[in-house]
Amino acid sequence: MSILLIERAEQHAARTAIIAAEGKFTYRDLLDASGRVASFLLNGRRDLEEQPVAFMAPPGFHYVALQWGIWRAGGIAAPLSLFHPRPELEYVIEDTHPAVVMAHPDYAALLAPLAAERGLRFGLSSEALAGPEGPLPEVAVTRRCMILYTSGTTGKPKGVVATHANIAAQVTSLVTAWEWNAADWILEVLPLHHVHGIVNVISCALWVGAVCEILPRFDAEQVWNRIARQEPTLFMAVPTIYVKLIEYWEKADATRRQQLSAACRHMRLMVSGSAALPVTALEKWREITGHTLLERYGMTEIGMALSNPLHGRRIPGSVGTPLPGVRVRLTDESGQTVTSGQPGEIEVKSPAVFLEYWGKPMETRKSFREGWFLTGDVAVEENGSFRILGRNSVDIIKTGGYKVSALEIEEVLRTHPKIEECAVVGMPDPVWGERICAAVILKNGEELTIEGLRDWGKEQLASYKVPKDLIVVKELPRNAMGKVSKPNVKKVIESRR
Ligand code: MCA
Ligand code: AMP
Repeated sequence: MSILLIERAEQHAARTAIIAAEGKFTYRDLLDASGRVASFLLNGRRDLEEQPVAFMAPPGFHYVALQWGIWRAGGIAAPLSLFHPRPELEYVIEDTHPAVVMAHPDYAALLAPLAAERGLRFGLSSEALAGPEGPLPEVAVTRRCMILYTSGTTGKPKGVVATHANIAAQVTSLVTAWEWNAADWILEVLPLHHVHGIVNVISCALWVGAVCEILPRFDAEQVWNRIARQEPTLFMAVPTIYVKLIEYWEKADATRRQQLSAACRHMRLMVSGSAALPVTALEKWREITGHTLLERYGMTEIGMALSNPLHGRRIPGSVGTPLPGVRVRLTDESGQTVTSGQPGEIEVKSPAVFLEYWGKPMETRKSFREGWFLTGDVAVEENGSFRILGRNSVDIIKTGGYKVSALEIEEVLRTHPKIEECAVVGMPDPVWGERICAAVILKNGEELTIEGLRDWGKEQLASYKVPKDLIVVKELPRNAMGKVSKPNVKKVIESRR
């Protein structure tokens, strides 16, 4: 077996790996449980040979046992979002076409029918964990191991495929830069169908023999309570989470505030990423906790690329310098590298960069130039440090750390019985970073409220994708070519506020 993450777990066998709602588990427990899951998946076969396995489990021990079990059986782990309604789950399952669909018992009623309708094998994590352990295959690091769905500029999300070597490169880069070690204890509150939670938090922790304490979901009070116990040494989250933690602290009475602030001294590092960290949040957090948040930049396709330093000055509004093993360059429209101080598109080359978009060779090819991955993000480099300026596309929205495609939402909104035409944009928001807003033209004589739209939308889309604001217009601003002008849509929305 050459899945390094799992081989390394043997060295920490007796140490605590996971603390979650299900209890406390050692690395040995995790090795045993994932071995059983792997045997269950193999079901007498020698190797899953890179067949995908879709799985859904709440953040916790079953989740990690399933993920590792899929890897050890030679499969590709395709985690399903707990927040996706049926149509989105169906899309992911149909696009992935897994050999098996695995579910924690809590999600059996949701997933068993989806698997049955498509003639896919279905299994419960509880059943797999209770089964026997058998022989497992050798799994080369060059093999594909994970598919994570991410929104792009073309409608529906794409599956980003990483190999074991990619994940190992993503992890070792962060372990080196942020000096992860076995004495660390991290609090995990992020969703586990994205890189931030899966790689930066869980995989890094388990790589070094640290403790990973997993909360079922983010809850500001729970997070503060856990910090107050002075066990965690690390915390990583999206800016919205820090804003919500600040809000909670500000509402607390003076004694509690003091207790919470003092407890932060036990932490050695607090990281922010997945979206731009407002300088005001960085400053407020420093005032409350004494920690200058370490801001870094990454993407599902590349893992983490840029980071402020662990030691040394962290520059507010900057995402720092290239991480170990990562090469970053900025280019202009013609692909020429720009000079320092000039804005350019971020291109990344590193062993951490993904292999391909699942089943989309054309899209994969288009996203690279001479081996450099084209991120679509625009930045400027000054004195070696990078500052993100924005994105090439107005159709990509970042809300609370989730990347959402405006086009995907528009496609769904156009199926609403009362909507004639629409345009979706992200408006600046102090909590969410960007707030999804829809400008719609209604069919003759129809009326629609934001509550009505949200109730309807949540049946089609993850609730974080459903517009939070709705404005009804008679026409949408268009450019000379007749194309809807998103910057002008933003102006119209702004003028109605
Ligand atoms: C929840 N809501 C949202 C979002 N989350 N609306 C917009 N954007 C969101 N992100 C809505 C819900 O639908 C609900 O609406 C209301 O807000 C309250 O929901 P609740 O679940 O209570 O909110 P929360 O638990 O406070 O969730 C906020 C959150 C969550 C914890 C910030 O969104 C989250 O976990 N975000 C992290 C996403 C992430 O991990 N991204 C990393 C991608 P209603 O009241 O109508 O029902 S990986 C990546 O970006 C790269 C690799 C990188 O660099 O890391
Ligand atoms: P995702 O596709 O969910 O992996 O989101 C990746 C995107 O999040 C990047 O392409 C950036 O647009 C954005 N992002 C990640 N980290 C930062 C950051 N520190 N500042 C600004 N944007 C960020």
